[in-house]
Amino acid sequence: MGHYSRIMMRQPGRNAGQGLTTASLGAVDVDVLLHQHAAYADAMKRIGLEVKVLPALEHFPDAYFVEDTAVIVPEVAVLTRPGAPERRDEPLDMESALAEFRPIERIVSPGTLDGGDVLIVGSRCFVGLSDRTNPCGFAQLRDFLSPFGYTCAPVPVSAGLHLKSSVNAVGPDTLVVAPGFEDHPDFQAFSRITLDGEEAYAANSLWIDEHLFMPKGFPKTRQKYQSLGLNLIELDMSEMCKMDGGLTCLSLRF
Ligand code: CIR
Repeated sequence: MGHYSRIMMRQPGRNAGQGLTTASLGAVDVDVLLHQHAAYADAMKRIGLEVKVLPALEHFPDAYFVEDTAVIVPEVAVLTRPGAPERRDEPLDMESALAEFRPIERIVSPGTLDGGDVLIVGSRCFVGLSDRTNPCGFAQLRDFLSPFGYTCAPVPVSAGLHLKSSVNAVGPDTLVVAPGFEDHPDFQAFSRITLDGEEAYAANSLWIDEHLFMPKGFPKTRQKYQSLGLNLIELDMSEMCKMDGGLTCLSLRF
């Protein structure tokens, strides 16, 4: 991936601080979070993407982490079945939002799958097996994607919420990885930028064409990214970080 023409986001509600989190970084400042969310949408517009922001979902405080609700490739959009029961119905209204762009498939019970666990790099698809995504969810996604030539591989997620909390593409052949993920056999075919442990959050960086979005406040990572020759765009993610969310979580890109 890396090239997209549009993104879909969802407006956070005033209850955005009441979602799930394992972080102990303090209470979310909702006004600041709304500002950071709007700044993200503006940055995407500035690089030429068409940005659609869906309305907040009152009963789902985590619904603005819209990445978890679908896996989108050029051939199909797969609606997920999120692993957290509190988030399970978030994908329901994505069908109407996505149906004009892609044929729709669905992960069904007993499979669970969060989009944050799905990393697609070209025709390779890595699926994190995490607290949210189970082997049945992986197998269902593999069966939807393999007819289109995607090779799907499971990756145990031993730390962090999702696979993409720790591993992302920052180029067609290059991954950024948090410590602990660099030795996975399936990643050996890629160049790898391994981050310092105290900057592991920055592994959730988002590559789009010649731009690389990274969270603000990670100077060692910024330094490591210089060699990529990409236009680095730092966004303040302080409030999303408090909710275990990062840059990729805030959008579906296609
Ligand atoms: C959750 O625990 O589900 C949300 N608070 C954070 C989801 C982050 N999403 C993502 O990494 N794709």
